Amino acid sequence: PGPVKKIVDKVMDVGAGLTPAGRADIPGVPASMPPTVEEPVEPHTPLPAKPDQDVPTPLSATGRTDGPSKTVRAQDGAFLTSAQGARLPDTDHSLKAGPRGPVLLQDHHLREKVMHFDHERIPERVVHARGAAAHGVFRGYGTTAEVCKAAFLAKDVDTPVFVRFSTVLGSRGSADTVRDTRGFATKFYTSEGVFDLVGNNIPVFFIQDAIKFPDIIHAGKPHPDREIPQAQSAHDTFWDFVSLHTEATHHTLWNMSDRGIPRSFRTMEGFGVHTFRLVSATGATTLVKFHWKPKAGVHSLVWEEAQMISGMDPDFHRRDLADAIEAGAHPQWELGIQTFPDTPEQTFQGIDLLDPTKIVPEELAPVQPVGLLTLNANPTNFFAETEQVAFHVGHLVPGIDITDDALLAGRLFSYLDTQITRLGGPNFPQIPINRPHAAVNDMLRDGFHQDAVHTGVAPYKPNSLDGGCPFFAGAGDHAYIEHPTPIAAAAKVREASASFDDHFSQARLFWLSMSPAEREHIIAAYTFELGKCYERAIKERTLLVLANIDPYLCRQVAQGLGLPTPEASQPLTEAQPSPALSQVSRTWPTAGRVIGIVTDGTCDLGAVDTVRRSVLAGGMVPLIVAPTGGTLTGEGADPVTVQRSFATARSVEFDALLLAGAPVPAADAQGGRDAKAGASALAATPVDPRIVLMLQEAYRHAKPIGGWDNAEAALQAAGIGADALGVVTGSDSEAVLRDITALLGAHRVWDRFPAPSESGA
Ligand code: HDD
Repeated sequence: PGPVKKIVDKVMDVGAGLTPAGRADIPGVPASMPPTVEEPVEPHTPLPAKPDQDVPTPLSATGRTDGPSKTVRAQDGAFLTSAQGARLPDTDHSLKAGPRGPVLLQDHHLREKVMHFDHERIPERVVHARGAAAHGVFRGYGTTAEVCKAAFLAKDVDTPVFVRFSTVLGSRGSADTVRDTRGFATKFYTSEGVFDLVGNNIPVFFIQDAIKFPDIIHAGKPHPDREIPQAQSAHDTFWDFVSLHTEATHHTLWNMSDRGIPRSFRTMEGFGVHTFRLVSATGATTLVKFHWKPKAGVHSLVWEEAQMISGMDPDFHRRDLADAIEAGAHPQWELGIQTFPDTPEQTFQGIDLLDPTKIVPEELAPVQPVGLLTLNANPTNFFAETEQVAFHVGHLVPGIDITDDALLAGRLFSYLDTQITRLGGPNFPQIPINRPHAAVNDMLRDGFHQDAVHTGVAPYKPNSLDGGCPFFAGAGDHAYIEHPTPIAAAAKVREASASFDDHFSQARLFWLSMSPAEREHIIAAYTFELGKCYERAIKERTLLVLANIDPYLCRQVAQGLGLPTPEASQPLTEAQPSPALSQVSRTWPTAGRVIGIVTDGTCDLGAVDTVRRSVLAGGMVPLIVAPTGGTLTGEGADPVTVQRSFATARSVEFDALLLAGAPVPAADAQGGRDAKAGASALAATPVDPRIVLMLQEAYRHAKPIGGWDNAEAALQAAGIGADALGVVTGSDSEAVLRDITALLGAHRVWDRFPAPSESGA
């Protein structure tokens, strides 16, 4: 409750002035600095980072903990200076011959300022351009000792991490809630060097060989002629490619499911996708797949919500992550592993472990927890950290090795290569966010943006001039030694293993594992996306693909498109469903969920305040919605601060809605309506249309709705019966909240979604 309270207070500050409360208490800032919108003029030292940006292990010039703080390095002294440190008296006027000009070429400050500005942008990532990140810590459970010697997995070892979440297709400025795969990349600054786990929120990939990556990305990105549409797959080139290249079927189905539109980064699973190889201290090997399991549960948006948020708050996921961390509600994930014997076939129960379009269902190989990730600090500077962080699947530590997955092989080349263009040269590991926290003594020298001043004369080995330094490490010194995996003699071919030809059985497994509501969402997603395509041939070809997943899916989408339903071209497999793939039928924690309390001045303010406090006590976030901003006051009740006005609130921000109606006085109960109740925005006739809209949307998106004190009038105006599914009314506001919280445990009122006429199983 404590941390969540902070976030609510922060919301309350909005509109209260530009100066955050308490700034005068910050060391180094004169107490006389007035809390005003006026610009302070007294010189003082730079302000420290905000509390939520307090990285436990500050990055120093070497990436080690014992150097100067990054703030001191970048911003030193009270005075504005040029990049060369000359103090400046003015930055508002160019140097001119008289006040009316002309401007003089000798104005160094003007030229330096504009020159730098002209070069502030770097190329955005060719994929995953839009992202948000946070610092954190990973604590090993020590459960992997038998299979993996990596030091960071040992019991109670704390390792600093930096995690970046992203969408794949959109540009840097695109919206967060588009339908897409999400990146989940983690940089572990371990004592044995940097380990990057560069995964996604979907456990399979579109392609089995990295040589197809430029093809799938060219197809998914906007059309090359008009550069539209932005950040989405609902267009001809994407469906053209995936309908022809059917190994994309499984990943595409995940994208069309609720997994393609997560509720929040905090409620996403993460997957390493490939099979990696673990090596134990004795040299024994085990094949492994990595999983991230969010403590907050796995939740998604519904499609209409996602579309509305794209317009209303394109930064929805980025804001959610930063707000949660600032509030002290630190998001957590458990790292888990599925392990498989390292046999020469590299298969598990018939599943080819080198095929990245395949999962191993958790029911066949349980996910074993190996450590806990906690994100506890926001970046101090977006560009320096989030934009410049460089992940690479080849950043490995002793105990974690690669396999012969052909998708992984291409990635091992691509992630180093791309940084040359993106970060301007080979010295990107020296950028503070990329610096290892382990000691670095390489023999890489010179190049663009070389920050280090290397000593010695012999960056080569063997040498005697630098005393033979640096020296080779042995296994006992934590050297990274590639596991000597035997390679079978073979002819050079451009071919894939025959087992890679199965493109449909696991797509069917996924489909069969979905609940009826999730299946309807998938049908709606395919119908929407293909409905946005122009070419009939592309739609028809995709229907052929769907026929090989499931006849019901195919028929429903065909109906929606107004096209005939084709027959499957091969027999359907009888896959065993994997319940772990469904997000429904489980109860999740409710901490961190957002509850809108809709009210106005005429309601029982005491009840509103009590409910607000109970929501906070439950670790959830209450936001008061009222006709205007400001504070609600009433006789005998504490003032209640409004966080959202009817003009700024929209249903998509809330996981559940509560309506604080207007109590009807005893006299009124016998007939007629008293002036107070009549003036209520919730009981007025007609009910404020913005409330009606909010209720209708929340109902359509299957969110729990509760109300007390004649809230039925507003529900009625929205066409919602007081006895409708997931709607709770009554006179006891606390009891209503209890019921709503219980409903939130399921995330949505799933039965409210239209039931399919046949399950498709
Ligand atoms: Fe990739 C970025 C995840 C296949 C080439 N990829 C990138 C990021 C994530 C992934 C999360 C963003 C990292 C960040 O936040 O900076 N990529 C994946 C996964 C894949 C995958 C899970 C398949 C299992 N990627 C893949 C292939 C190639 C690339 C096959 C090239 C052959 N990916 C890149 C890249 C990016 C990248 C071009 C863009 C920016 C960057 O690397 O640093 O090199």
